Order: sequence, then structure tokens, then C-alpha cells
Amino acid sequence: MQITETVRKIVDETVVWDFHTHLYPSTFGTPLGRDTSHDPQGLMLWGIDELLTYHYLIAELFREVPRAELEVDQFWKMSRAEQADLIWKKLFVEATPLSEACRGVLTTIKRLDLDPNEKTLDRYRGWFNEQTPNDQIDRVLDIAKVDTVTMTNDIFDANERQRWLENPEIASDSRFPAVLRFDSLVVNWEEAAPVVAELGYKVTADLSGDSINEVKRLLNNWIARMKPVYCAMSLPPSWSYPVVCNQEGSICPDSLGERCLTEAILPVCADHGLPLALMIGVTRGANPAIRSAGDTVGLADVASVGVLAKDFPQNHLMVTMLARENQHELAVTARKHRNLTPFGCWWFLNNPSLIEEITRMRVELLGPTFIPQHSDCRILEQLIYKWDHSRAIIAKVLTDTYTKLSATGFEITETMIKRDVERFLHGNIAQLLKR
Ligand code: FIX
Ligand code: ZN
Repeated sequence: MQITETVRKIVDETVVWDFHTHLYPSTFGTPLGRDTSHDPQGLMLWGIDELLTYHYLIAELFREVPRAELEVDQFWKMSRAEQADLIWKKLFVEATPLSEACRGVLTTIKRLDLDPNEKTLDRYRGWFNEQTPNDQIDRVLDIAKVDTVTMTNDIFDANERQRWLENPEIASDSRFPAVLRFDSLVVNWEEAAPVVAELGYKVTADLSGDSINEVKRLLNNWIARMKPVYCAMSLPPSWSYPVVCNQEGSICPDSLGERCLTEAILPVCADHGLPLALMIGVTRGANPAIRSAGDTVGLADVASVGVLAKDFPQNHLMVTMLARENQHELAVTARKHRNLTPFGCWWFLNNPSLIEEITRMRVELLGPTFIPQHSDCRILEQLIYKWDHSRAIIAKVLTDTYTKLSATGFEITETMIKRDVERFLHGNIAQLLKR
């Protein structure tokens, strides 16, 4: 058997369950819909203008264009189409699109059978305008060979929350399972408390009285409404468990977040058999003027993850970390706790060189017991390039691994490769989410 060709073929053909995205089906409305789904504030993002105004590319635009030519405020006053035109001109026409985020747009255009050498966006817009949202979902899932696109459903996003309240059938497309997300409960209880109170729960700013039970009631109600496959939150690099508090005299804000986590979130997740995903290492608003393009990475405390896994053996933790420097310790920590599964190469790590390094190390330390990748897509068509690029690297790492294994005299079979690849791209997720 030719290991290289066989692995590549199997990796390319195996259907993916995307563990973490920000994608939605058309029931959540779409700004680019000419049918009943048309909605300027809609959450289903697709099309060339959205692809080009992805926050990764907005960050790259501000590196390329000097301040004298474009003030940040000026950019935000432009329409979405004007922003997309500018990004195409500055990053793809007047400069060479060398970065991973730029190459991704080109891979996507090519795999949609369009020519990536256009000087303006007219042809692309013309093509997208002929598509309908639902047909485009079918087309993209088919090209990307993805059958399950896990959403992120944030109860602290008023726009999204309203949609769930108004339409109980909103999540009826089984290809898009829901995930209950609630960062502020742990990261900023002070900010979360008034919102939770507004929703009709009797909580106080210091979590006194019946507050914890009320947070549990909030979570139980939203679990009943969303039927999520897991719960999730992202955490800053400073997050630790147990909380280390240097403030004297007053209540430490982080200890309120910790109480939400240990007394409400983890028990509720355990009751429902739902894993909890922790995405650790993001500093929000390092440069707030450029909005989500201004979030950054920081070194986080992996030991906290291990202590949490040890203290809550009845919970399953799915963990991804943003700093490259945290990856080795996370993999080692996962060896110590079977209720801890590392997943994906998140955000600034979703680059070929880093995916390769991280995946190689995880295979060596964890064998087949992790989830190598998630896409984090925000725009539907990104599924095409994110999976296309990641599949190539996963295949490369597995080819090297099987080649070394085969050198011991151990016989590698096609059935074995299929079994492993299926676990990595789909099966491990299905098993953990009991689906
Ligand atoms: O917190 C998250 O889920 C992050 O992945 C996103 O908020 C982030 O903006 C992103 O799109 C990263 O890829
Ligand atoms: Zn995300």
C-alpha cells in the first residue's frame, strides 16, 4: 500500500463534524437573502463581501494601509460592500495575498469554480447574487465534505437571544447543532448580572441569596430551549482555578465568576451530561478601535485546567488554548485526565505551520484521543478553505506517523487508516457528544 496516497485520499473523503463555528442556518436570517430569510441583522453570513470583511482580513488591511490614507473611523463608516472593495484592492490587487487568511479567500473562490484573478468584485457579486441561502449551504457542505456544523449560541447576544425566543423552531436544521455559550457568567459577572436579572432571574451583584440557584435555572431553561450538544465559554489568559485574588477587603470579581463556574455551570452540565468547552487565552479589545480584529493572545495557566479536571471528574472538559506556548502543557495535562479533551488549533494558531506542529505533537502524546481541528468559521464559504487547508496538514502528519510505525514491521492497513481518520474528523466528537 502507498501510505501517502492512501492517507491523502481517506483524509480528503472523510466527512467532517466541525466542532466549533460561528455559522448559522438561514432560519437565523441573512443579510444576503432575497427570499423570506432576508434580514439586515441576520446571523447567517455568506458571500464575497462577508468573506472579505472577515475580522482576520480587517486586521491585515490596517497593517497594509497607512493612517494618513485611512483612519479607523473612516473604515467603520463605509458600507460593507465598500469595505470589501477596499480590502480586495489593498490586499489582493495592489499587494500579493501571502497570508493564510488571504490565501483562504482564493482557495474558496477557486473551489466555487470562479477565477481568483479578478481585479474587481463585480463577477463574484454577480455569481453570489444568483444563489439562494439554502442552496448555498448545501453546495458548501458538499464541497467542504462537512456534514455537521456546530454553532455558537450566546445567551448574552441580544440579537440572537430574541430570535430563539421568537421562533422555537429556529434550530430545526439538524446539520447545525446548538452550543450554549455564556462567557460573561464567568469572565464578568458584574456585567452579566443585570442582563440575567432583566431576563427574569432573581440574582444579585454579589451572588448572594438565591442567586446561584437562579443562574442554574437560567442555564436549565436555555438548555431546554436550545438542546445544545455542549456548553462553552472563552476565557482570558488571566483566568485561573482556584482564583488567586490579590484584592483585599472587597469581593474579588473573579471569585464571583468562579462560583458561577463551580456551583452552577459545572453541576448543570454534569446533570445534563453535557461537556463544557473552555477556550482559553484571549484578551478582548487589546485595540478596541478595530473591534474583533483587535482581540489578542496571551499566555494562560494550564495548571488551572488540570486542577479543574481533577476536582470535577463527573464533568467532561473540551479545551483549546490560544497561545502556542500553552500547547505542550495542555497535551501533557490531557494525558493525566481522561475527562479532558484538547481540540482544534484556534484562531491565530489556524495557520499551516502551527497546525502541523501542534497536530504532530498531539498525535505523539495522545494517539487518536483528541480533536485535531475546528474551523471557527464566521462566513459559510470559509468552510471550504479552512477544511481544505487543514486536511492537507492532517494527512501529512498522519502519513509520517504511519510511515514510522510501518518501519517497525507493524502492518498498516487501509481499514486502520479509515478508522483513525474517521475518529479524528468525526467519531471522537460524536462519541463525546453521545450522538
Ligand atoms: O471566542 C471565540 O469563539 C473566538 O473564536 C471568536 O470570537 C473569534 O473572534 C474568532 O472568530 C476566531 O477565530
Ligand atoms: Zn470561535
